[in-house]
Amino acid sequence: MITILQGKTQTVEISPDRPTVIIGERLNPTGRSRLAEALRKGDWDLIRQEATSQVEQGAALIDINVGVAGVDEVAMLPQAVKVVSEVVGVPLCLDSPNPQALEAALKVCPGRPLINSTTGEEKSLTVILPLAKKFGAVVIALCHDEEGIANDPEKRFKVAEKIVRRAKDYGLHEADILIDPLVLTVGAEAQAGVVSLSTTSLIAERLGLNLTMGASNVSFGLPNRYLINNTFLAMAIWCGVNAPIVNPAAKEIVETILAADLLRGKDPYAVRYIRQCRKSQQK
Ligand code: THG
Repeated sequence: MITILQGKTQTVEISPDRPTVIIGERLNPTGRSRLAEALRKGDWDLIRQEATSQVEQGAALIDINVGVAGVDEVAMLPQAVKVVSEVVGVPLCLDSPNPQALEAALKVCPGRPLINSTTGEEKSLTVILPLAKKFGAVVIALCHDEEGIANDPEKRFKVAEKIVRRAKDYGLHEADILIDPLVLTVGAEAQAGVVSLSTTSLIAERLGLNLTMGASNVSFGLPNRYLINNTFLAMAIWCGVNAPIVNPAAKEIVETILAADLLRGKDPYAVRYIRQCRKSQQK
């Protein structure tokens, strides 16, 4: 299964046989008041900087989320897409629950972006899947539906299966979908990590699909978040996640991902791992 994404100048392939691909999470105002403020003011400097630095640090795609109170996403998301594609050539991941904002962004987005996301809910499927088809985009499928987020991996798996079935009805292919098993914080629910990882394994083993996840969600509210995030990421990669949404500037995260790829047999002679270790020594 090869999922192909395109930016203004760069192409990215996501596949179980290939190295893990980082989707940079930092263009997201959640928990970041400076970025929220910049978006409210329409000050694009910080946005440009975050886009460029994430690519320098190893992001192969950039997630763009402009969800701030007081910001009109339908106007703002396409603007952010334009600004970001002026400074980086990588494919973009359009992150919004608002279909109008997604459509406005898709109209101006170069290449073949990711739509983040559809759920298994009818109101989402019937709007987002046709958008993906119309614009030739790839879509992220979140494993929840009208009944909410299940604690049972088999139930989450069924939601994934349903979204894939519905996507095919709209003329999309399996390679046009990235499944997100969903990640909640382990600070609130002891089994949260296990459920996400088990769901990941079910999807990878039974469907062979490519997988993303907002891995940093796992550590919300806990100290030394990087430690939990990195440990979780290594486990998630083992289970089949191959395009996580993470902060590439976080401590040792790129090294952790490369170590996980190495241990999973995806880095012959440790070429990529060694190259990264040299690069981080030079800093
Ligand atoms: N699945 C999909 N998309 C997603 C998520 C997901 N998009 C949003 C989110 N979850 C992934 N992105 C983030 C972005 C930031 C943080 C976590 C996940 C985060 N931010 C810090 C905070 O809120 O405390 C602030 C970071 C900083 O100051 O640098 O943790 O699950 N498909």
